[in-house]
Amino acid sequence: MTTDYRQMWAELGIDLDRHDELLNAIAPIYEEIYLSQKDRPKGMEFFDFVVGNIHGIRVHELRKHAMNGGKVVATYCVFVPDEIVLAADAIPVGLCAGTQFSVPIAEEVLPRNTCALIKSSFGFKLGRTCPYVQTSHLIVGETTCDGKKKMFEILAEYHPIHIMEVPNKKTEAGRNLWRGEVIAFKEAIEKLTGNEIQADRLDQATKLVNDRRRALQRLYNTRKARPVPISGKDAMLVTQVAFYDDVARYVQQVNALCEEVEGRIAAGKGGVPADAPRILITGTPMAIPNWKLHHILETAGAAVVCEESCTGTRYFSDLVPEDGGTVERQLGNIADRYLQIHCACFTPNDERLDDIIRLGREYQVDGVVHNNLQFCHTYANEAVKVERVLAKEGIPLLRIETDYSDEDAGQLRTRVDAFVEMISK
Ligand code: BJ8
Repeated sequence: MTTDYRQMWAELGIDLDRHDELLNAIAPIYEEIYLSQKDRPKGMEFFDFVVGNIHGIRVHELRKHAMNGGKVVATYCVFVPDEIVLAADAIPVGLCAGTQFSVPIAEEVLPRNTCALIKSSFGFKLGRTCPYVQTSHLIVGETTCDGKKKMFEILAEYHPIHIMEVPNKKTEAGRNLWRGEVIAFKEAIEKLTGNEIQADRLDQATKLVNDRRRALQRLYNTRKARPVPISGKDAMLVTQVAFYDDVARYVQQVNALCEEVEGRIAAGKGGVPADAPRILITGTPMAIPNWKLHHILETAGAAVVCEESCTGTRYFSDLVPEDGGTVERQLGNIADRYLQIHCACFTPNDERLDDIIRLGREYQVDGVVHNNLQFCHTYANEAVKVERVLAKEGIPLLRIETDYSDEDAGQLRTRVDAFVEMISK
């Protein structure tokens, strides 16, 4: 990890000692999990570079943008429309955190029995260890789950916040509520930036964000091949980086990677052995640097071929229509697209169940792993229904409940080994 950015971090109010500890902890983990993989696509070098400079180059870019009068908008959920932020010449950045490092800091304030994603995210602000949050002018929260909703009230004591109310039901009333929230968000962004959002800018931003979705769709399509041409952890890393990299640059890099990976398929070359049992992971998102489950599965001999999560298909499956028109019409299209996300905060949420079955077939999986962050009640309860539909379909399921710590790694490994052995042909 580079140390060239200390001056910038100090100016951002970062706790430098703690921050050194964090970067020093991530480097060897990355080395072990990622760099030790054999025969990776060359295109992964870009993503290695991004992680190697995780708090450096990109933060520097955001800061430059801010120094030139631009705004940075931080988000915690895939419900927040990046299109609107970009159309106002602001830069969106995903803040969800996936490390145990910031959890104990958060537990000084938040209850311990809160999901790790919430604690980790909050701990980064409290401990002043995330230059992304320090660079941002506004955090956008949402009402998707109770834990997050209440955490945002406390976070508001430390940082400017805008909350989007996400409905619980996808009814006409829910849709109208959400459309109103998207309009209110557009107004909040206009107020923050001082830029009125014009139809042509919104159209351009929509195309750009769709390009990112298309690039990820292309990458995920390559994972349907047998042998799968790229490891699950590499593919997931590519998705994780999407949340904070420059969109145009990212699209270019992902498409270059896809070209290479498609070449591997044409040559019958795999990133993992052809007979490795194929796994679909479904459940709560895996924010960077949460690579634990993928690593355990893949070192047990399985190939993770798809993630049905917000750091997977839920992030990019649906496009926003690119048929332009007035700002009002485009906002309606944006609102409708985002309301299609199958988050467990909805009741009912049967579309997610349909999606899991569809993905299971398309990616020819041998088994599904339901990944649940401890204390996430919506996904834990929905797992009951996931279990039922998979049983009907005859697809084996392993239900995992975990957090960001390594305390349960041994136990998880034992369960994963047994599952992988069971589904191996
Ligand atoms: S759209 S999944 S990104 S809310 S894991 S914080 S739900 S207690 S992250 Fe999510 Fe948006 Fe839904 Fe996706 Fe709460 Fe559960 Fe924690 Fe969660």
